[in-house]
Formats: sequence, structure tokens, C-alpha cells
Amino acid sequence: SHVYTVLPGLQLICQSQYVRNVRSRGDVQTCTKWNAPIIWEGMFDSRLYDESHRRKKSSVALTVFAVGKYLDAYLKTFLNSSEQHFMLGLRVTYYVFTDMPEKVPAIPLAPNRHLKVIQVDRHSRWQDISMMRMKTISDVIESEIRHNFTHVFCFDVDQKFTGRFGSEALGNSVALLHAYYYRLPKTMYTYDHNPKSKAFMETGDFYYHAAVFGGRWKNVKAITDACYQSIMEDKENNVEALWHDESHLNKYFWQHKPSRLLSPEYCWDEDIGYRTDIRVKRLLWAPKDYKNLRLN
Ligand code: 2GW
Ligand code: MN
Repeated sequence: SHVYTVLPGLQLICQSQYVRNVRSRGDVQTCTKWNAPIIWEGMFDSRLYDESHRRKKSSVALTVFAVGKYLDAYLKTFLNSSEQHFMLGLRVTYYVFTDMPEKVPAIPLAPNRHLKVIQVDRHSRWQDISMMRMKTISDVIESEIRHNFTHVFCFDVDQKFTGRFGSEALGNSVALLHAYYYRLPKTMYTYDHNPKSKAFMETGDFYYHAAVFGGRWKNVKAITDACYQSIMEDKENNVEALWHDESHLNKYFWQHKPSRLLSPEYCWDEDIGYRTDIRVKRLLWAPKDYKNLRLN
């Protein structure tokens, strides 16, 4: 329709202008200094995004890891809730990585949605389970995703969808504002401050949460390759970044600005309590049973 022929041109001028002109939010930052939109509820018309992505035949691969105790603890809730809220109307395939393929629960999937289980080793250190995801994601993008999907989204498994997580979240490279840091001064961001680590940085734009990131497959391939490479260099130098893969991801997004940011509505922790700016909770942190889950 008429609207769509105009929008791409507008996006060239300021991508966020398009979202802002639909409706605006005065209480939160909706655009970065490099002109990337920060997506908050109330700023966009979800029907426009859905129509546009259906027309472009956007398709999404979701990667999630459920290794060891995390399989029983979180995977079923993650997948069932994702079927209710994640990219409804688009073609979606879940790539579930686990050390116990036979224990992956059978989830009823809507038409056009698929699930693929891929076996991975169980690293003995949990830090490695988390960090080595970067390598595994890069490999599966190269072998499969690049031939079949336009976009990739990578998720922690210890969370539950509770509201629309839709096509408004799709972009070239997508980062998520960490729920605990989005209103804190930069001096409190927990970047890696050890000059010996490749993740070292003294200042940045935002503190991003590694529980959700994504983008076009080519960009996610570049993100995961770079993070993996830095992680391995750190290993050779016998250092480990403060927050593991999350530190490396923050460094990458400092050097390669994400084209779209998601507000903490896209990954909220109820423990934070009531906030007026959080109008919709789309994905919630699952309660953690540290005592049992972190015994390796
Ligand atoms: C992780 C920590 C301690 C014990 C076990 C595990 C573990 C993680 C595991 O036994 N099995 C497993 O599949 N994982 C996967 O790694 C799972 O997908 C999980 O969601 C992900 C990250 O671990 P998680 O969720 O326990 O770490 P968080 O919630 O503290 O995550 C933030 O920091 C991490 C690095 O320390 C990552 O960057 C993560 O993306 C961040 O959200
Ligand atoms: Mn997590």
C-alpha cells in the first residue's frame, strides 16, 4: 500500500523517526545517538510490522541451549510460552541444543513452526557452557540457518514469554537493554575492566543483556564469530571476562553499534518491582534455584 512505499525512504533519514511518528513516549529514550530505535510499548503499530515482514517473507531461527539440569528446569516452559508469543505469523524454527536429545519435551507447534534438536557436549564448567554457545550458534548459521532463514534470535532458556515478542524486534543487529542497568549511570555498568581481557572496555553506550540478541543471519554470524574469537584469545592468555560471553557481547556492540535496541520490556525481572515505564512484560526471567542448578 501507499504507506509502505514511503516508509523505507523515511527509514534512511532516521530509522527511529518511523516508529516515533506512529506514537511517542516521553518518559523513555526511544532513539540512540547513532539513530537506532529503542523499541518500547506504545511506539509502534504491530500490524504494520507484521504485514511488512510477512510480505518480505521474513523467517526466524531461534537458538536456545538446555544443557544438564537446565533442560528439565526451563525448556518446556520456554518453548510452550514461545509458541504463544514469539513471532506469531512468521515461519519459525527452534534450534534446541542439548546434551540429552531424548529428554526434549514434545511441544505442540503451530503450522509453519518447527523444532530441531542438536546434540552438544556438556562442558564441565558452566562458564564454558555459556560461552561456547557463541561457537555453536556460528556453526549452525553456517551449516543451516543461512540457507533457510532471514533472521536469528538467540535466547537464554531460563525465561518465559508473557506478552507479544513480535516482528517489531527484527532488525539487522538487535541488542537488549539489561533490566538492571537501563536507568543506572554508566559508571555502574559491569563491563569487563581487566585490560588483559579482550572484553576490556572503560566506557560504552548501554549495558546489554546477553540473554537476548539477534539480527539478520549475516550479522549474528559476525557477532558470534567475534565473541568466540575473543573468548578463545582470553583462554590462551589465561583470563576470563567478568560476565563471560556477556562481556564480549558488550564489547562487540560498543565497536559495532546495533541497528535496533529492545527495551527491558523484552526481558524483565519481576524482582525489580513496579516501574511505570514498563508497560508490557514480554519475557520474564524465570526464578533461579542457584543452590541446585549451579552445582556442577
Ligand atoms: C549456567 C550457570 C550455572 C550453572 C549452569 C548453567 C547452565 C547454562 C547450564 O547448566 N545449562 C545450560 O544450558 N546453560 C545455558 O546457558 C542456558 O541456556 C542458560 O540460559 C545460559 C546462560 O546461563 P544462565 O542463564 O544461568 O546465566 P545468567 O542468567 O546469569 O546469564 C547472563 O550471564 C551469562 C554469562 O555469565 C550469559 O551471558 C547469559 O546470556 C546472560 O543472560
Ligand atoms: Mn539466564
